Amino acid sequence: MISQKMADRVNLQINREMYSAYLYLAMGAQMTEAGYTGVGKWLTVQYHEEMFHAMKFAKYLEDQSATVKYAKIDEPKFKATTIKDLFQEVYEHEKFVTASIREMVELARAEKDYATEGLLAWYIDEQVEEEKNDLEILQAIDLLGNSAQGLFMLNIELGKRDAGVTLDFTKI
Ligand code: OFO
Repeated sequence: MISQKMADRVNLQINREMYSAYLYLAMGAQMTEAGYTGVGKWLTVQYHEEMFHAMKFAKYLEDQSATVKYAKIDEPKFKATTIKDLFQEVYEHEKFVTASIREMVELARAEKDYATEGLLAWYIDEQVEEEKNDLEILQAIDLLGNSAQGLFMLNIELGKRDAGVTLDFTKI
């Protein structure tokens, strides 16, 4: 059993992960509409990953006999209109998520909640991976010089990302 304070904090994080999912879904829709279907696919795969992060926390609360609370998810907000600005915003958002997970680790340590701290180690590693992926894409955009041809190639490359689940919503 975990403390009520920790259960509340995990529920807050579930909401933040779902907001992340919603944000990337909205960004993906904008990119697809602009013709960058590969970038749109990459972001839609990221949406799935964020939902996995959320549900992994929800399963943990269930295992700890704590209540899962699905709160309202805010409307996704982002300003980017170019691919570079968009990935810069993705990177900034991931840094926010990393800080949020680190804050949870601090709480787990303060409460000597070793079980939650153990779970959070997975998320800490995941954040290293996510920030690395975003930085690599930003670096690729810089190397390509933001050229139309370069972005075309990047769009193809990002479209190769494997979802692990179907993204074809025309079938049941
Ligand atoms: Fe993109 O991060 Fe979740 O945790």
